[in-house]
Order: sequence, then C-alpha cells, then structure tokens
Amino acid sequence: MSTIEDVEVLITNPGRNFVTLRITTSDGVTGLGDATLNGRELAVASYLRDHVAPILTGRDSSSIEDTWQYLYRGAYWRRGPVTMASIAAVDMALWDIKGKVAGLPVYQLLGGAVRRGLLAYGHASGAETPQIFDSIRAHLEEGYRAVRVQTAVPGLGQVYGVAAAGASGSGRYDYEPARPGARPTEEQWDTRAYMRHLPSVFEAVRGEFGPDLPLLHDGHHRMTPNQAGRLGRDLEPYDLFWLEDCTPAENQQGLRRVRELTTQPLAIGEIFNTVWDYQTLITEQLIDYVRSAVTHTGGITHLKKIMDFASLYQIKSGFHGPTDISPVGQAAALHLGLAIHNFGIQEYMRHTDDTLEVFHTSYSFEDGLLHPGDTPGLGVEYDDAAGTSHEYSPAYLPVNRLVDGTMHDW
Ligand code: CS2
Ligand code: MG
Repeated sequence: MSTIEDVEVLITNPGRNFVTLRITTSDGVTGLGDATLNGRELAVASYLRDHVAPILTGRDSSSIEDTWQYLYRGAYWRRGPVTMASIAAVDMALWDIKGKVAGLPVYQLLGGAVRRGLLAYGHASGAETPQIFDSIRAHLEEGYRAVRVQTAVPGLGQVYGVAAAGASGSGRYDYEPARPGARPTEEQWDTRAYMRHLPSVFEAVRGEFGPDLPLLHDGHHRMTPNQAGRLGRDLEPYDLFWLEDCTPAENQQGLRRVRELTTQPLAIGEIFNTVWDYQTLITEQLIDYVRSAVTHTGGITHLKKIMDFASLYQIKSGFHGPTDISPVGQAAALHLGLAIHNFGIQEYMRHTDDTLEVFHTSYSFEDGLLHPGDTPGLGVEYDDAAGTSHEYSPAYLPVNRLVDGTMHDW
C-alpha cells in the first residue's frame, strides 16, 4: 500500500498570494491541491499545517472518498470556507496522485471527456462605453467567445469588477480585486444609480457587437430580491447568458421572489462551500448555474456530487475561475468540467507570467475553448525555486459602503 508520507503547505506571492498543498507518497509520487482563500490565506495554511497534516501521514494515498469523509465528518465542525478549502486541497492532491499512478489525466478517471473543450468567458470592463467596447474587442482578439461586462457607475468612484488602468501592473486588462496592504481599501456604492445605468450599457454593447456574443454580468450580492428581479427584467431585452450573484443567497428563499419577477438566467455559489448551501436553490430550480470553485467547495469529490445533484434539475456548471483560484484549482475545474454532462461555461481570467513561472500548467486555451491537457494527474507542477522567491504579504478584497457610510454587501 502506498501511504501519505509528507504533507507540505507552500505559500507564494507572485503578484498575489497562493496557498498550495503538496502531498508526497511513500512511493515518491507528489500531488498538488489549491488552498487559496482570498484575504484569509493564512487561516487555511494553519488549518492544514496544524490540524490536517499530522493526521494524514500514514493513510492510504489511494483512498480519496474515505479521506474526504474522515476530514469532513471526523472534524465534528462541519462546513465553512476554511474547513472546506482545506479538504478541497487534500482532495485535489489525492486525485492528482491517483492520475499520476494510473498514467491518466484526472478527467479520464472521472469518466472521460464528453466534449472537445470548455467554453470560457473573460472579464471585460471599463469606466465609459468606449473603454468597455475596447476591452470587449481585446478579449475577442485573444480568442474569447463569451465576455462578462462590468461598468463604472456615474457619480461613484472605483467600483468592484472594473479594471483600473494598469491595476495588474502588467499592462493587461484583467481585474485583480485583492489589493496589497494591511487593511482593505473602501469603495462607495449606490444601488439605485447602478440599476439606472446598467441597462443602457448592455443596450450599447448589444448594438455594437450584435445578438450572438454571450454576455454575462456579476451583481456581486448587492441587490435585494425585489431589486434583482427588477434589474433582471430590465436586462431581458439584451439576452444575457447570466446574471450572477444578483442578491445575497444565504437566504435561499429570496430567490423565489427573483424567479417570480424575471426569466433572466441566474448564477450563484462562488462563496458557497457545500451541497447544503445549494439545497433549496437546486431542488426548486431557483438558479441555472452553479458558481462554485473546486477550491472552495471541498474539492473534486464534493463538487462532482453537487453537479450530479444539479443535473437532475437541468442546472449547469459555471465554475468560479478568477485569479485567486490558483492554476492548480483552475486545472481541477477543467478536468471536472470536461467530464460532466451538465457543463455550462468556465470563468477564465489568465494568471500573470510570474504566477505561471511558479505553477507550470499543461492546460490550453484555443478558439475560445479550454482543455486540461493529457498529462497524467492534474497536469500542474510547482517550481519551488520560483515559489520561494515570492514571500506572502497581506492583501485584502475591498469593503463597500453606501454614500452615507453604511457598510454594504459587495
Ligand atoms: C468575482 C471574483 O470572479 C468573480 O465572479 O466575483 O472577482 C471574486 O470577487 C473574488 O474571486 C473573490 O475572491
Ligand atoms: Mg462573482
């Protein structure tokens, strides 16, 4: 029996912080798992280092399901982002190992490919219409066949999801919401101003780019169910692929009201971490797309179960893939997306060159489609020398306040 011999937590910051778990077996096979929780990275690192690593060593490295249950049920304290990101990292690393031992890419272990590649969407944004058009054109030139559109709001300053010029430091137009510093920066919000402005932006974009291009938008939990229903209705003429996080979904029943008001396809779940968070949304068909990341939802094992459950209700995947999902987490999403029947779309914000020097990937992006590649396992290798050259430094997502100073959802 091959056992888990070494469990290492690797922290690096090639432009943003990433936490990676590396498991080595008694046969010398290594597996990687992504454990990055944006703005709370060290909490997961400690959970893994102090409480998971010591109880994993000596266990059978091929027992993926049993190890999942051991960590989930065995801890007594279930669910939550820190616990579920930790379990996810272990789960991914064990799938990586199983693939390497079998000489097969993980998607083959999950049942094999059911499509040629995965439709990806990128992040276009801008302060004014001309910049939004330029950003969409740049994405189309890069090969994207689906685009998310975020806009500034007249009268408000920096708004989440809108790339400030040169914000990434690399001249690229991808948006990185976490900002280095000891405290979060503060942004301003006005939901009525946003709801008045947004439909005019989509009207302009449809006018310029025609009816075919799939367009997406993220509302980032900022509306009440009534407001979300009204915005969804106002956007219906522009035929969006989805409206994401239209309202906070801790109260899942709120989505019933949104559904009463609009036929707008809805995507929710990037901050969810177990199937229980989706129970009402799935069984009542209150959403159309599951937004979870493999990294934040207990790994491939658990997200596959969520997707099988969702498939009974015609709900598809739209896995979270911003820059704070490491290349390991992104690769895991691609293997899963290629193998499940109810794949919908995959978010794909490209990582910086510095990040890709730490994580050597074998996934590809061609003609708008992502593919995980055929390297055994997940297909990502970690470069220790590059990784240790970038030290952790605190970075936080911004906080959001209404014009009068009241804290608001973001
Ligand atoms: C966003 C993310 O990608 C998305 O849809 O909501 O930018 C999200 O805010 C961050 O990943 C949070 O860590
Ligand atoms: Mg989002």
